[in-house]
Amino acid sequence: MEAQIRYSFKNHFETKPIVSFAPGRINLIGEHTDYQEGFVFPAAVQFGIWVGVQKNQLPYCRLFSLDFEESATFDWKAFSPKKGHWSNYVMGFLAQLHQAGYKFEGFDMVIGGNIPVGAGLSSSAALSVSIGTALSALFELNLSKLSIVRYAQKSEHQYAGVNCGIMDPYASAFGKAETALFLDCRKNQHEEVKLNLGEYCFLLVNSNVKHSLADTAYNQRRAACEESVELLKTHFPEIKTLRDLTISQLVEIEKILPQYLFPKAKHVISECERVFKATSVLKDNKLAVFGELLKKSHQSLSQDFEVSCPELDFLAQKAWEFPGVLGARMMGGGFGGCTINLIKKEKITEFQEEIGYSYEKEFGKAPSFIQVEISEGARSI
Ligand code: GAF
Repeated sequence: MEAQIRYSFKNHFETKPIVSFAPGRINLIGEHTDYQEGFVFPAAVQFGIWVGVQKNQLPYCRLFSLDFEESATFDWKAFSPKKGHWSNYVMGFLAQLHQAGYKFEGFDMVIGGNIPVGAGLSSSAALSVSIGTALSALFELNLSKLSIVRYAQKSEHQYAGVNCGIMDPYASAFGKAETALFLDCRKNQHEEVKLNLGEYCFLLVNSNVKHSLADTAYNQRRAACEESVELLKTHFPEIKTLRDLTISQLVEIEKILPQYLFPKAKHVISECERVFKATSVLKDNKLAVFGELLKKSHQSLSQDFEVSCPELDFLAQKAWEFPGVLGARMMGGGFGGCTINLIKKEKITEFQEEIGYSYEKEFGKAPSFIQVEISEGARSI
């Protein structure tokens, strides 16, 4: 892909680009906790987004997307988002640089990637982090990884309309080969946990569905958590977010939250506790215990937080029943995308055949399978 970026750049703009790469991510456990300043456990993967960029001495920016085979142009001094368009990610990042007082000028950019579409591997975060890495190098801005992460997150809020947490761009920027990041989303600091899975590996099963309510429901879940915190503060004035409570504290004052909020709060608090346990057992190579926590996470996301869907529930259930899978759960925001499965390598073919057949019989479409390699985070290349 790097070669394609360079070739396409020369073809379109007749100059040589600076090229950057940022990967997509998986999340081992810790879902819908990042925007409550909780804990997550993501890792970067081998797929990602490449961005080639060079100054053009023009009053406008010229972009080309290899994936959409489409060009876009905008005035870099005055621009506004174009609903749902990929160029928003470039404008969104520039808007952050502009607000932070950085100086830039006209540039050309080619974008291309190999992240499986709709799998929930966070291609949008990879795109923003890659754009940030490329622009930082081009204009010698010396942006820290954490600044790139923060601008990427804000850009997603303002230019894509999703009030996402920090996990995705953080994993893309800070990822390490064969290592997961135990990330504290309040301190924005992580601990690297070397993965030693032996005869097991992570396999993603893509449901190949994305239900249309995903983005709206995501923002609603986030708002429900914030509403819960406001109510809980009447009893625990010192709390800032749900991360500050334990399950026993929540249960003690159960009546404070109405029925539509209580299970949501319970999910976030219990999921944070699961991330702690999961990290600790993984360090001790207790893979079966880790697998059980994946199952509990899915049940909580499905029943309490209500972000699963029939396809993901089916895939998780089939995986739990399959000998050789130690654990499985839906991954990411929900309402479609992938399940993550901790599976014995020698069982992969059998698993794919069995789950592929039963899923297709139930839903009339085939799932796809993605074996992930835990890889390095964003870089200029
Ligand atoms: C999406 C968001 F972008 C993340 O910030 C996170 O909240 C995740 O859903 C759910 O854990 O990927």
